[in-house]
Amino acid sequence: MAEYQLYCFAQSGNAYRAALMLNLIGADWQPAYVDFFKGGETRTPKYRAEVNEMGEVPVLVHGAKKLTQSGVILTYLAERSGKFKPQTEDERLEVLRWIIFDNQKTNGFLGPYRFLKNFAKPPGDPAVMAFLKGRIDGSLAIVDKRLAGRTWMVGDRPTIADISMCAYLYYPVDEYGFDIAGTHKNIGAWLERVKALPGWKHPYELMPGHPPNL
Ligand SMILES: N[C@@H](CCC(=O)N[C@@H](CS)C(=O)NCC(=O)O)C(=O)O
Repeated sequence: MAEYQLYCFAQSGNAYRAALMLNLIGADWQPAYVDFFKGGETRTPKYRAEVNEMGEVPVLVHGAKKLTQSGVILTYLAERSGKFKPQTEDERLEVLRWIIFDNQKTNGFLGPYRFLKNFAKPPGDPAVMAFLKGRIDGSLAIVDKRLAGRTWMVGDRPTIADISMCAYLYYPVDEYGFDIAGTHKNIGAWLERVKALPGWKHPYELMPGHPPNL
């Protein structure tokens, strides 16, 4: 049994944050596949009683500890490994600020948009898709501006703010119908820098369940 188990599935950008961090820090980890689509596993009483009362992935199991919320998992792994860890109080607060913005606004809208476009039955109502696309455009513009003239989201080295922000940004362009990296040059260049970190892998390589069982 590996040191860490991560409940996840390949299409989850929220889980990708945790999987990517585990790989980047060189942790001994293994995925525990969650049948989100066909099995509706996160909505079952068993999952909510035994795995996560919030009915979500990712869930990180480390010995007797069971952690959920990718921001919490990233913080825990950064503190344990000393890698991608904000160093000062100001940096810690700044990293937290971007993780919350990312969870709510950036990937918080990209995730549902991509789900409704590719996996939901029936697919998303056009009015809902238009609303989400407007929010996505606004938020990506903010992140692109943040990255203008900077190498990383916070400070002068990669931190968990970068690992969080990548959540949904490496999935294929055709799953969105728009090219995020191509139309946001600073985001595009930063995604290449993250990709160059030793241990980086695409979400479809890192987590089980691609192609999905719909
Ligand atoms: N803020 C959470 C979001 C987690 C989340 O929404 N996960 C989705 C999968 S991508 C989920 O498990 N949803 C369960 C459901 O909708 O039933 C995090 O960052 O961990």
